[in-house]
Parts: sequence; structure tokens; C-alpha cells
Amino acid sequence: MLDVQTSAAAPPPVIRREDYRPPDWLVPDVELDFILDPTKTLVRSRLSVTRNGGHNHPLKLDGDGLTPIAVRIDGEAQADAWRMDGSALLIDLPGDEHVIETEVEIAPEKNSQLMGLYASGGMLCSQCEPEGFRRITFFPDRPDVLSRYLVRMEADKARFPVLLSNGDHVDGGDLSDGRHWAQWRDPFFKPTYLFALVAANLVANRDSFATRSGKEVELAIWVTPDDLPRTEHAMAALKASMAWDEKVYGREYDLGEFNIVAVADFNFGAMENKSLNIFNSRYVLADPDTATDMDYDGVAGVVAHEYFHNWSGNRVTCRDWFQLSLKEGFTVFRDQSFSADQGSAAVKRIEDVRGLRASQFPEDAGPLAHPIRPESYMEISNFYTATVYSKGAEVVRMLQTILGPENFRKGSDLYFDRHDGQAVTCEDFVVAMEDASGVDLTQFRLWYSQAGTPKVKASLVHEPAGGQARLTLEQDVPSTPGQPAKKPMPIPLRVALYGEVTGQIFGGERLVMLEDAHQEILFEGIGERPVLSINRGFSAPVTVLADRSPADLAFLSAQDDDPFARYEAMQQLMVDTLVGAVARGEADHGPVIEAVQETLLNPALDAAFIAEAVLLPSESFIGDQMPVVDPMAIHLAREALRRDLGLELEDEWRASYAKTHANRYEYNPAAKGLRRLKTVSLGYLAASEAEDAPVIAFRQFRDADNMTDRQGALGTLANSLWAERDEALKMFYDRYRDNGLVIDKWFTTQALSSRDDTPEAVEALARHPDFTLANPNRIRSLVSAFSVNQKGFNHASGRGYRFLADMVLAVDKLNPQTAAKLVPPLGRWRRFDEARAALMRAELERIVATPGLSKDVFEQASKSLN
Ligand code: B3K
Ligand code: ZN
Repeated sequence: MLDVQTSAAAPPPVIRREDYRPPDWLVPDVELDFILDPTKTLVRSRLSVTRNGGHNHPLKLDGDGLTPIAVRIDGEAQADAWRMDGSALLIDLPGDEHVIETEVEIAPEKNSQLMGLYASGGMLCSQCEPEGFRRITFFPDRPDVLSRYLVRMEADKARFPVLLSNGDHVDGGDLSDGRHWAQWRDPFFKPTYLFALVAANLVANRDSFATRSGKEVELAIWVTPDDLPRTEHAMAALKASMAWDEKVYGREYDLGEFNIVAVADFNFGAMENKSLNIFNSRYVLADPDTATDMDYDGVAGVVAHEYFHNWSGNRVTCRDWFQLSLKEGFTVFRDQSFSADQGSAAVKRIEDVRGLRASQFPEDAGPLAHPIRPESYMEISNFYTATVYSKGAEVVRMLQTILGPENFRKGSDLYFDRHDGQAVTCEDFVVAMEDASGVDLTQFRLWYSQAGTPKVKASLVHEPAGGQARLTLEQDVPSTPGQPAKKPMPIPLRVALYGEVTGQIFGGERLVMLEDAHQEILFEGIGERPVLSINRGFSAPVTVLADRSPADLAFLSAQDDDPFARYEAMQQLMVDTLVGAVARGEADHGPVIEAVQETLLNPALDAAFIAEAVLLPSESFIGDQMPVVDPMAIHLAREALRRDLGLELEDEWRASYAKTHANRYEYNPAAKGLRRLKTVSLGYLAASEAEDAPVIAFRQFRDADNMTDRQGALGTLANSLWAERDEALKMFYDRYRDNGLVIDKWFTTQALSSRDDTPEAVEALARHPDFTLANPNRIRSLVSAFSVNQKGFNHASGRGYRFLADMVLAVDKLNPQTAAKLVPPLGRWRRFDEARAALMRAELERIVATPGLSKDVFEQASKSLN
């Protein structure tokens, strides 16, 4: 049953952080019994409940779409002691300890929301975070009620030979009529959102891991038989994550089993259920023929992320959902650090910052802006955002920068030891960091409460006579919804000054703490004109506006010893050039071309870094730097620069392409870097309109021995008007028609195409027989991909906006959580010209006025109008 908001006159209630109250009743032990069947599953529960504190409130058991078949209190029916209050079950209880039993029936096959217990690809699986458990059984479904679970399940053995839940398998056996049962016990107290159950016909890639204290953990990754060969990378990543968490955070795994199950229909990436992680199959399966290098990185990153949650999330969990960043921000920071340690740390940092700028910065600048610890929500599922996750990770990273790695580790040790087995708050995390380090973090707490991306203006004045340089820093935190006035934030900026002539760095790097609205820092011993390198390593999630000439930026892009700062200087040079081009209608491409050439020819740089550095900023990012986004002008200016880069550096692109072309597939960081540079070079050759570009692209596509090269070439072909384009798309489709994850790529590649006909092509693809609203990956592969195509989505006719709104409304009927995630691009209307803004608003208004809208979509669409 959908959680519907029936009338626009009665919006869903707003839940506020300040209203938090501890639970009235605790449930230390729970026994669940599932008689599983896709059409009708019987769920019996037995809860031992204890009164929490002195009060006379009834026991409130949340439910969503559940009808009690039976309720027993201490073994008796007692019909007058319980009642329904909306969808919740209220029970008056006289004593302080009782046993409550309930029985409900659910229909997994009809569950299109993919929350609670649902059917996917012939299996039954669960998703409970944040509030899905209440769709399975009546329970206080909140993260601060922690219970020990004993779970029995029973199912048809031929159809569901594998029965999994959390903890350890303790018992099981065969029953009559071809049925069987299994029992699982999880000794750890956990909240409902970490409960999981799987009944399936799958096979496992099995392995084991010896923990540092010598415990043997059995590992299994469960997939369909065809997919078994695609699980090696995920298994290697799991073992690497287990070892890394021991080494870097001193965290050891705590049970005898760890299971991962791959599911085709999943609302997001994966879920960290205690010892039974359930994954979107796209973050488990990888082999060279079907997954790109980026997919491989995604698999490793998500496997690590979910595994790390065992401590940052499961052993120490969140008191309430406002604290979500406590586990998500910290765990993203942990997975980012892990991935940085596995390959190129510089490239990983560049990718993470690019991701932050693509998704979190716009969120922070728009109508849905919220602090990493939000103050209120209508639907918590809407707050699994880039802000909570990625900005949350940046906040933890700043703590590490400010405290230093040793104090940070002491702080995390203290946090885990102090709060093991508890449901706690962001404040508890900060207090642990303070207590361990002795550093006062009072002002730092603003990062948890203030939304908006701070802007830092930096200007450097050299006083040659005194050999001094004066750095003036000013910060401004923009107003955001509900937060008109902001206090200055503490902003850690890693700063260095380079001598313009000698290239020497004066006195090494400094960590400057910008704490006031305006601050001046004096550097001594500066004998020549200095060039400012600031926010090195992206030490703070801010926008820096530094007054640096193209020559200074070119200097840094060639000389800075911080790879991120070097990349950043090049990006800034490109952005300045392109923003200038849009404003003036013409631009001097010379400095960018020279800087790119210098980078390409620098033998000290590795291919992966070069490929990142020479890529032009995305059209959206360029738009974000402008007062009013003009999508066509941006597209044309960027294409003109790409063309000039292609033409002027044609020899260099051919050389870097040739360097990698003959290589056979290998999976290692160096080979990945070469593949990346190869496709980037191909893109520039295509932009140069070189006559042989179509042939080179098609050859790369056809002869590739791996998906990275094949998809890279297909992307170039898909943007083109070449005859080879349609043939390549058809070949790709025919080759992979049975592999859903690769067909997703086929949809995405077309949705991202820069061709003029993309809007109508996307509309046609939505009518393709392989397009379905039942699978969230497929929806995202077409609809979300199209909505980040700045040129296509913002077509002046408004057809892109109409398409998106149609999709939101269609998906909402089935799966509100996934529908709500599609809405934010329409909320960017303030960034566009009046005509586009009006068209976007009209679509938002149409959504909001639709009867029977879910509260998920209502919240996103109504707030987006503000
Ligand atoms: N904790 C889950 C996310 C659940 C999202 C629910 N809407 C996966 C993760 O962040 O690890
Ligand atoms: Zn997470």
C-alpha cells in the first residue's frame, strides 16, 4: 500500500529534530517467524518489551499497510487492550515487562516500493532502512530501539533453497511437502533498519578471512549461477576492506559469517544489514567484458562502504534519523580513504571533489539545501542526500585535518569504545573527538548546523621591500532556506606560496584556520613575487574566489606539488576561459591549450592524472559559476574550446592514443590510467574533426577487449553525427541484450548524448520494450542520466522538463522513494532565464497538484518551488 498524501490542503506532518524523545518502551528481544511465499507471507512476532522510564504511555508499534490477524499480550488475546491508531498499533500495558505477539500477512510480490519484504528476480529480499521494517511487522520502528533477533523462516525448498538472515545460522532442516526451514540468531543488539532476510535460489562465491585475533570468518557472495564469475572483484574488495579497517581504524569483524546478496531491483546502491549486506547487483558484479574501470571502482568502494558500516553504523548506530550523517558521512570518509589507499590517492581526491561539486554544491545552493544534520523532514528517505553523505564526509575529513591523523584516530577509538552498542548523535562524535584531542570544537559544530557552501575570497599582496606577503581572506556563507543569516565557519585551508621565478615553495605548506569573516595572514621571507596555492587537497568544502591571472594558474598547473591544486589550477583556467567566452562571445584559448600541452608532455605525470587534468569542466559546472545559466551558449563555448584543443594538439592526442592502443587488457592502476587517457584522447580527436576520427572510434568500439574501451568509444560515437553511430549502438545492444546492467549503459550513453535530437531520442527510449518503471537502475539509466545532460534537459521548448515530470508521476505510483529522487533537477529553476524558470515551475506545480501523490514526492516538489 502506498503511503499517500490525500489532499494538498493537508500536507504530511513535519518531524523535527528538537522534538526527539527517548522511546517509551524498549524491546530487548524479538523472535520472528516467517512462512514465506511471494503471494502471501505470514509473519509472526514475539516481542519482549520493557517500560523505559516512569510514564503510563501505551506501547506504540509502527505499521505500514499492515492489518493484525492476531495480537496477544502475555499469551492472551485481550481484545480491549489494543487498538489501531492510523497505521500504528497501540497497546495499553499495566506492568513494566510484557510479551507481545502479533501475526500479519504481507504480499512481497505486490511490493513495488521495494521497501520491506519484496520479490526481485524470483527471490525474496528485504530492505528496511529507514522505515521499511514497519511494512513487515508491527514494531517500534526507530533506530534507538535495539534488539537481539532470533529469526526462523520456512519456505519451499526447490524454489528458495537458500534462507539467510542476520547473525549466525543456528538450526534448520527439511519439512514435509518439499519445504524447509532455517533459524538465525544475531547476538548483537541492533535497530530494525539493520534487519534482513533473503530467500532465494542462488549460488555463492565462498572465501574466508582470518581476523587479526585469529578468528576465521566465512565469506559468501550470493548471485545467480551465470553471474558467479563476476564476483571475484567484490570478494577481493571485501577482504581488502576487512584488513584495512583493522589496520587503519583498529576495527575487527565480530561474527563468524559475512554474506553479500546481489539483487537486480534495488532503490539505491547497497545496504549494510548486520552480516547480511544486500546489494544492488551493479555494485557486486564486474568482469572486463561488462564493467568499466569506473564500475570496478564503484564495486570496491561500495563493498568497502557497507563493510565499514559494521562499526560506523551498526555497532555504534544513530539515535534518530537526523543523525544520519553520523554514520553516512563518517563511512563515506572511510570508504574514500580506503579507495585512496588502493590506487592513486590524487585521482581519487579529484574524482570525489568532482562528484561533490556536481551534486552537493548545487543542492546546497538550491531550494532543498539543508545542513548535514537536518532540522526537519516530512519523509526521511528524502534526506539520503549528497549533503548528508558527501558533505558529511568532508566535515569528517576537516576534523582529521584540524586534529591531525593521530588525534583523529584517538578520537575514533574513543568514539567506538565509548558508544559500542549504543544509538548516539553527531554531538557524541564531536565530543569524542574533543575529549581525545583536547581541541575545542565549539565553532566547528557550525558545520553540522549551517547549510550552504561558504565562499572564500582570497587576495595576496606582495610587499617586496619588507619581503612580506599579506593574504587577505574573507568568507561569506550564503543564506539558505530557513537560515537567512549565517555565522562565520572555521575553514581549514592548506596554503602554500610559490616563487614565481624560482618555483620554490616558501617555508612549506601551512594550515590556515579561517575563523572570522575577515582575516589577514602575514608571510615573511618572501623575496620574489609569490603565487598562491590555496585549499590544497581541497582541505575545505568551500568555493575559493582567488584573484589569480591565467599566467599564475598556468604556473600552478605545471608546478604545484599538490596534485589536487595542480588539477584545480587547470580547471580554474578552463572555467575562467569558458565563462569569459560565454559572457563576451569570444575567448583566447591560448593559455588553456598551452597548459594542456605542457601537462600532456610532462613525463613525470602518470596517465590517470593527465586524463583528469586535461578534461574540460562539465557544462553543468560551468553553468554553476554563472549568474544565469545559458545552456546553449555554454555548450557552444565548450565545444569551441574542445575543438581548438583537438586541432592544436592533434599530434599529442594521437601520440597519447597510440601509447595505449595496442595494450591487452590488464587490471591495475597504471593500465586503468592508460585506458582513461586513451578515451579522453579519442574525444579530443573527434572534437578536432580529424577525418579518421570515426574510423578510430569505431575500431576502438569493435575491437575492444574490455568494456572501458568499448563504452568509451561508444560515448564518442553517440555524440557524433557519423554514420558509424547507429551501427555501434545496435551492435552494443545485440551483444548485451541479456545483461540488464550493460543495457543500462546503452540507455545512459544515449541520454547523455550532446546531439540536438537527444530530447526526442530519450522520449523514444522511454517507449523501448526494455524500458521499465519496475527497475530503479533502468529508471536512473535513462531519466536521471538525461536530467544531468544540461543541453538536452534544458531544451528551450521545455520538453525535457515535461518528460521528467511525467516520469516522476508515473514512478510515484509504484515507487515513491525512487520517484522523489528524480525531482531535484526541476528545483534548479532559479538558476535559469525567466522562460525556462517558468516552464520548470509549471512542471513542479503540475506535480504538486496531482491527487494521491506520495509524501516523498510532495516534499521534494513543494520545497523545490520555494
Ligand atoms: N544505509 C544505506 C542507505 C539506505 C537508504 C535508504 N533510503 C546504504 C548506505 O549508505 O550504506
Ligand atoms: Zn552508508
